[in-house]
Amino acid sequence: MSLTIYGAAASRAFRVYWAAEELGLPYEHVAWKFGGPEIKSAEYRAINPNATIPAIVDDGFPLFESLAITLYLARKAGKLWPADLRGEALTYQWTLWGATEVEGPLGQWAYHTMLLPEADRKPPIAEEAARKLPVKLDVLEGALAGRQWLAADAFTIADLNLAAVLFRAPAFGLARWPRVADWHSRCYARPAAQRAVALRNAKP
Ligand SMILES: N[C@@H](CCC(=O)N[C@@H](CS)C(=O)NCC(=O)O)C(=O)O
Repeated sequence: MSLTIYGAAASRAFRVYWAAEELGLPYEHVAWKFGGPEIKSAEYRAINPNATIPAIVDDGFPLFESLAITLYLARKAGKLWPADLRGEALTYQWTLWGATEVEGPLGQWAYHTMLLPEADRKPPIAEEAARKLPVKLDVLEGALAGRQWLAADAFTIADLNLAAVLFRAPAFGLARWPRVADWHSRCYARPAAQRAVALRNAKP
């Protein structure tokens, strides 16, 4: 079996490295950066025609979309996957909710408060995102009442996907959402998460 993961870990590729680490899958790490010439090349577009990272090639099978990749890897490995249909449904629910409801505002907030060079930051965009995020965090806080994990009695790929989308949530501040803060800490305390964070911080 051969698995190649394309994308520097300091990008959405982080999610895929975290999943591979959790699942114990050996992989080749191709640390191409966004903004770099490699991801615009014809060779890479044959793998991911969007010319974005991440993408994988798994035994000759190319796949893009970070959260689809983590779902595929977990399902294939038969690990971190809920045992029943409802758990599976919750996995899709939280993964899609993360991608469609949370990723946009959290990214906008992070870009326009800390990631972009100061001259390029637009405070109104950050303020609008900061208005949207609490509503979403209230939803997650409610969902975590009386349960430790999102889709089963144990950590699953649903937790990984949403926690990965919420990577920068502690910088936004989670004091008003104690259950979210606790869940986020428990996700990132996992040894595989720590290895993926170390890869991300290594900035190859
Ligand atoms: N929805 C896609 C988004 C992929 C994406 O936009 N990746 C960024 C890096 S995090 C990228 O490659 N940007 C380069 C570009 O848009 O040119 C996913 O989750 O995989």
